Amino acid sequence: MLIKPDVVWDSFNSVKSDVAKVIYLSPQGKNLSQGKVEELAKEEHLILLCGHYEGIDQRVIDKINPEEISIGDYILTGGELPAMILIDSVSRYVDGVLKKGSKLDESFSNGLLEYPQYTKPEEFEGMKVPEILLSGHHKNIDKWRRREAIKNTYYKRKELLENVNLSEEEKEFLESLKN
Ligand code: 4FL
Repeated sequence: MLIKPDVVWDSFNSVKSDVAKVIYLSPQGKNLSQGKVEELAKEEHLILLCGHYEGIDQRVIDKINPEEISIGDYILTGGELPAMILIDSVSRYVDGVLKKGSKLDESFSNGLLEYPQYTKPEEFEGMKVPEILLSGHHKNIDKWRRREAIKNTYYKRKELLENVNLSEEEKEFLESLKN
């Protein structure tokens, strides 16, 4: 089953504006990334177009000429959930959505995966919070976190390290993980 072009065209015209950026959630699009999310967050008006089942008649897609974005290489029943994911990721950048002072993106803003996080209690099932985090020595803590983030990225998503700027000291640390 395919969505008819006139239906999509009328719907698009009922919401369009001079500044609108139109996105078609589609497995044929480029994969959504944090960089793309940040870019979209700067837009004044986003219109999200979703197919369902077989998709949308190509003529209206050609006429609207939306940017196609995928959320991953798998097929769903429709683009509605991908649209929700895009909304969720972009809305984190909208003023008032996150609490003031909350970190927007520890993960990915520096290209690395997140370092491990701990809260109370200091001991859980015999497992202690790493000593250094209780030291109050912020410079050492920052260095430790950065190394843990490098470690996490190396063990879980090696390919991400290709686009990360590491200091000479961090490069040596990374080399030491490889042995
Ligand atoms: C859209 C899958 C974006 C992944 C079926 C219709 C899809 C999708 N990213 N599947 N649209």
